[in-house]
Amino acid sequence: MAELITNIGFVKELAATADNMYKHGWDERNGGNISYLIPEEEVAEHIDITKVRRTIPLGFNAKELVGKYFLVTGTGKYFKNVNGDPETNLGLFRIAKDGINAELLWGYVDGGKFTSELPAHLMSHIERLKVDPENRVVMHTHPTNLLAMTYVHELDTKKFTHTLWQMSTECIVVFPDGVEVLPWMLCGTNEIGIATAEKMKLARVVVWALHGIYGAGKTLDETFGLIETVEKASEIFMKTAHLPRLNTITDSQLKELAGLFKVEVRKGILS
Ligand code: 2HA
Ligand code: ZN
Repeated sequence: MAELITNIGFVKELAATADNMYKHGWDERNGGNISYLIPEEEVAEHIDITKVRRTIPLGFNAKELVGKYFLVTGTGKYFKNVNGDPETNLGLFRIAKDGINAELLWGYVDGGKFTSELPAHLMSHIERLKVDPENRVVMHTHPTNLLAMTYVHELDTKKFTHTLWQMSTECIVVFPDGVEVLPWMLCGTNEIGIATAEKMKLARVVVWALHGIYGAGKTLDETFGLIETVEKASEIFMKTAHLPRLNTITDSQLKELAGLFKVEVRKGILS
């Protein structure tokens, strides 16, 4: 059964997403990581869930996620290679009953393990599931213009969000909850995981200044689209920030947009 899993929907979907992100130029070398929560019934259709191949310590306690299954990109692995060899570059595991171990059911066949950013991923899943029980995806990547923007724009959540909303008409509709901004922090640690998850209580996008972005959503497509929209806005910013600004989308126009599309806009940003 297990050898057929590379043909399975959720594996193909994650591999295609990683490939697409690589082709956007966001995931150089081993940059970026994705975690995808898969319902047990769906996993059990394709894999023998009683056959644990390896037990890997998580390095933190994820008791809120006990019994849940995640398909996750591997540490040190390159997004450009996922499509060609999912079984080496991805792994599917269950959070063990003790909450501190991962039970590997498929993948990481070269002896590898999950991304070093797993704390930020799982802690973000925990928080997003409280806000939206249908949240299944957490995605981290290094979008070029967003990264550039964090070098030249104030790292204030409200100001950063306001600037992005002004950079293209659809932004306030796609991310009415805004973006949360974290200052530079050491990546791959439980500390940045805790800080990211704290921000995920408030928004589906968390910017890691001078590093990249985290996005969360129900599906891979939706989460990719969210990050893509933020990145596009950042690109417009980077193309115009050094030029005289003659026109802008005003706050009252942003409010009109929110009204038309019936989205609840984060308070305290529009005047
Ligand atoms: O896994 O992007 O933040 C590679 C990274 C670390
Ligand atoms: Zn990164």
